[in-house]
Amino acid sequence: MSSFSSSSRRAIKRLVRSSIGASFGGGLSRTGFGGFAAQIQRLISVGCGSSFSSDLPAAKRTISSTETTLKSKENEDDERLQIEVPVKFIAHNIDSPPSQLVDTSKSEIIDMFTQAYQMRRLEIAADTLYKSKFIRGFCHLYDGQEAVVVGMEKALTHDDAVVTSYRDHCTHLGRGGTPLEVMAELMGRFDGASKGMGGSMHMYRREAHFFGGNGIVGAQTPIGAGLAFAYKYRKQANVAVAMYGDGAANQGQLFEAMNMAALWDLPIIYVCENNHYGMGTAIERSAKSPNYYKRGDYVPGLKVDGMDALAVKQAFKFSKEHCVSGKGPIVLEMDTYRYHGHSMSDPGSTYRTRDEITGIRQERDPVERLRKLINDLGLLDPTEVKAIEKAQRKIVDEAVAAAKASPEPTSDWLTKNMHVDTRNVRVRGVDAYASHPVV
Ligand SMILES: Cc1ncc(C[n+]2csc(CCOP(=O)(O)OP(=O)(O)O)c2C)c(N)n1
Ligand SMILES: [Mg+2]
Repeated sequence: MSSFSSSSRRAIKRLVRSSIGASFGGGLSRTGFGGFAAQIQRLISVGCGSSFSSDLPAAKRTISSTETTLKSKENEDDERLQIEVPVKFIAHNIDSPPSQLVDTSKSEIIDMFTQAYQMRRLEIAADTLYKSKFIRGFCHLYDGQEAVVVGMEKALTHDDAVVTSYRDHCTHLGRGGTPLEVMAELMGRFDGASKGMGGSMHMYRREAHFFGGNGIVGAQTPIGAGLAFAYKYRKQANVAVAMYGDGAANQGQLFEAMNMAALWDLPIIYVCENNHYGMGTAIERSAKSPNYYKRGDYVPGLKVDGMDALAVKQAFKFSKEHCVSGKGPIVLEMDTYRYHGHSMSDPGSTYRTRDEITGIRQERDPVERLRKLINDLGLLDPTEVKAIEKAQRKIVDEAVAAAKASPEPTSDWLTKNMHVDTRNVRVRGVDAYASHPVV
């Protein structure tokens, strides 16, 4: 893709204010979606000063009068950008919340768009395959929530650990997994992330410290505490991330896990993906207080526009620094939305209006938002954006074809990963004096 290899152009720093989605600062509005035309306003456009000259050491560069430092970029010609995200971070037990100004670059924004677009295509393909019965069983789609994973991964490395719920297809991609691994797993084929034996809820990528999808609501939150404990024990400067839904936020084990994490200052980011529904139940009907960023009580929290990949990145960068500096856990509430129903068996339209879904798509869609940023900043020509989309559609289509051609696991895999040889084991029956062999 030619768009990724920028020519030796002069680096320009631009301070940009994005007003997309500003109407949603307080969360999901159930009444009005109109009146806030998405727009990007360029505030300052300056040529690069001496602080940008290429003879500076590559490790760190100071690029603004506010002494903001950026990580070095692989591509020295990459255009540095500073974008002001419009929806304010709301803090709980945090003295100085992250800045609304996010340091980023041309290549980062294009990369985020590319990833988010691939995720969207993959979930749409999964929907089609489910309806044509290539995928069976449970299947929970992530479309609408892509900015959370895309932004998160821009602030983490694969040495940080991630564990999530059953809504895990795109988390797998974010951790460097391939569309084929996801598609084959969904179809129960051997090329799948879990050799086709887990299905939709059981993506897993140990080499990237992705400890999977979890089918039990909330179960990932103590697992996350354990992962964070390992980092602390080994004195390793990494974080664990445990992602859970607004419904899971009411689950008891989250509070047990947070208590221990706070007691031991474990480096864990608890991420509540507030998509406003737990199955068919709206948050107003399931939570006495839907301020999920405050749910940790003594644990600091931040509410973030989870449809804005740049805001998500900023929040994770801040949180990772918080955790690694030894301050213990932090809660991030991501204000997001799922377009599909809870799972493929839920049409998703009986407990919310079509207008609500359409309104979110029009005003806050995370993929469109990145596309608009690219267009409004003139980072790529529309034809180059179309070329990215075409390439990603091809990648997903090829993954679907390869997954269909992948074999099913052989039956010996049914027992391969069992930890216990049950041949000589007897279990107690309902009558305490009787025991039975395990069959
Ligand atoms: C312990 C437990 N209780 C109930 C369920 C059934 N269940 C599966 S998903 C779900 C809703 C969870 O909603 P939320 O946490 O908001 O996550 P989302 O599906 O919106 O991503 C429920 C009740 C379960 N899997 N595990
Ligand atoms: Mg939910």
